[in-house]
Amino acid sequence: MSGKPKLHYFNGRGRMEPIRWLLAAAGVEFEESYLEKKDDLTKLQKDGSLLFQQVPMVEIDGMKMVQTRAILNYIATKYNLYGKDLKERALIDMYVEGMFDLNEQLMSYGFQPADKKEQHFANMVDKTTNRYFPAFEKVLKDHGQDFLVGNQLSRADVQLLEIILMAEEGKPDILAKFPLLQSFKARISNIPTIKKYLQPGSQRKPPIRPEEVPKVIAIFY
Ligand SMILES: N[C@@H](CCC(=O)N[C@@H](CS)C(=O)NCC(=O)O)C(=O)O
Repeated sequence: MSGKPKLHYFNGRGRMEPIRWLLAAAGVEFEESYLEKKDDLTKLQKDGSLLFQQVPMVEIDGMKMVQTRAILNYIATKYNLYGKDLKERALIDMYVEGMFDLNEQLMSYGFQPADKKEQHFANMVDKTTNRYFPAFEKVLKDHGQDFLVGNQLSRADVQLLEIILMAEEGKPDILAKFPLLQSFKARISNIPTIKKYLQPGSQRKPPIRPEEVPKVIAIFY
């Protein structure tokens, strides 16, 4: 046992990617065990490792944690990325929940059937540019600080950068109307632990390729 957190998921982004990002931003090394086929999930389910029979699952500090948000809450608290008081934490929760809503749309794009992709993409761009990015641009404008909350790095900054980069993969000029998000992106990308995670060869996962979709679906359905 190395003492490093061990992440159990398929070898792709999905619900595990924000967890990888947060650990990386906190400078925590982690190991991964990839589900390659349905049997791998069944094995974890049968040996009692998954409280609700679902992944992501993270072995950390003697626990087998499930539920993405619970895992992120734990890591953020442990590594001081969750604000310094109750009000900061409330703001972080609010922002991060909005990011989860947007992330759900971004993440599911690759899994849409061919005839639904165009509509899904248009809706995704609309929500990103007319609902979520204006909100985060306004937060930065209103307080004029470098980070979303409390003028120090928090999980909200890490998750927003992840989402910005994901949205740019679909539409490279998506930040065109958001000057403060552009400088936010440059600033947060330059934090040494994050810069390292953005280098080729890190544990960061690429977007899912169409030919990988059936394999992932076969694991879970
Ligand atoms: N609320 C859970 C949802 C987890 C979830 O839906 N996991 C999927 C994979 S991304 C899964 O394990 N599906 C198998 C199943 O539900 O039996 C979380 O956020 O962790």
